[in-house]
Amino acid sequence: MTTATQQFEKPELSYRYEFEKHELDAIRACVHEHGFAVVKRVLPLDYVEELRLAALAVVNPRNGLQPGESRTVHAFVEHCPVLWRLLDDEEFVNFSRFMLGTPDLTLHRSASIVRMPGSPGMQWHTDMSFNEGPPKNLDDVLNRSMNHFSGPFYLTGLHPMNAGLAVIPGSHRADWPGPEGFEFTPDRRSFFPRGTEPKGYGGMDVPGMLPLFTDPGDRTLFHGRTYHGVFPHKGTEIRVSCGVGFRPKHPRITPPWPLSTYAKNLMASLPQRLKPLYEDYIGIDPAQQHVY
Ligand SMILES: O=C(O)CCC(=O)C(=O)O
Ligand SMILES: [Fe+2]
Repeated sequence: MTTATQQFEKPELSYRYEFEKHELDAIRACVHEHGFAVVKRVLPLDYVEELRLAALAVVNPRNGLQPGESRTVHAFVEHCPVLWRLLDDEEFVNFSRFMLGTPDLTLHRSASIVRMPGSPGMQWHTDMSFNEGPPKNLDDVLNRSMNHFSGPFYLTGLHPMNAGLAVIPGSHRADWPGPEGFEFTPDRRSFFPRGTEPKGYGGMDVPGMLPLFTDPGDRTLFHGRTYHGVFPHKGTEIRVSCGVGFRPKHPRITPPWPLSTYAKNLMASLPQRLKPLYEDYIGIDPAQQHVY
């Protein structure tokens, strides 16, 4: 068997990282211990298909994306009423309450990403920012919390051939030294092979990495500090993902941007009963919310 083939087989690990959604303690323990987990069958497949079509309509409205391209829409919840059902889903919201350790949550980040066949993937990075002091970018404002987790839905499933995601188990730990033979970039959010230019590395050959394999409806969870990267898309199916997450209401975040019109419209459109969940929503910097 060649190395290339091996990499596309689901590796056997010494611990379990795939769970059913009722296994709350085990899920939280796995994210805490290993930095990631996969929760099987979170969304019913008819809803997955509705979300997939809605996401394509927002992210790739005129089918304008060419082979090899990818596009992200931030603050996706502002553009996708189909996603609002999750905000009204007690089980979904309670899961975040459980993971974040507080009942007092507020709507936080959301995004949808479309990756076309031929797209190049994404370099290794953490979602969490390590910067301190005055914020210099979006993540300095939104992604500084220590117990932040990401929980995207890969609506078309994950496989290394189809722009799949890979994580480095254990890389969320503060004392993680980086992959063998690599050094951290100055902001620590990525790494590069020792002796090369100090910029984020995109190669999917990093020691210790784990490719994930998931089905539509599964939820992928990883700690804010877990390093992850995306394989180049060598398959034929357009990859579609989306996610919506919460943060604890306290400590409050004072955004350095005004509430956007889209954010205001969202808050005016959501039902009153959800107000506790969205009244502290800060959306995203209007200058950065557009599709790119
Ligand atoms: O597209 C993906 O699978 C991952 C995207 C990602 O990690 C990010 O936008 O931070
Ligand atoms: Fe990421």
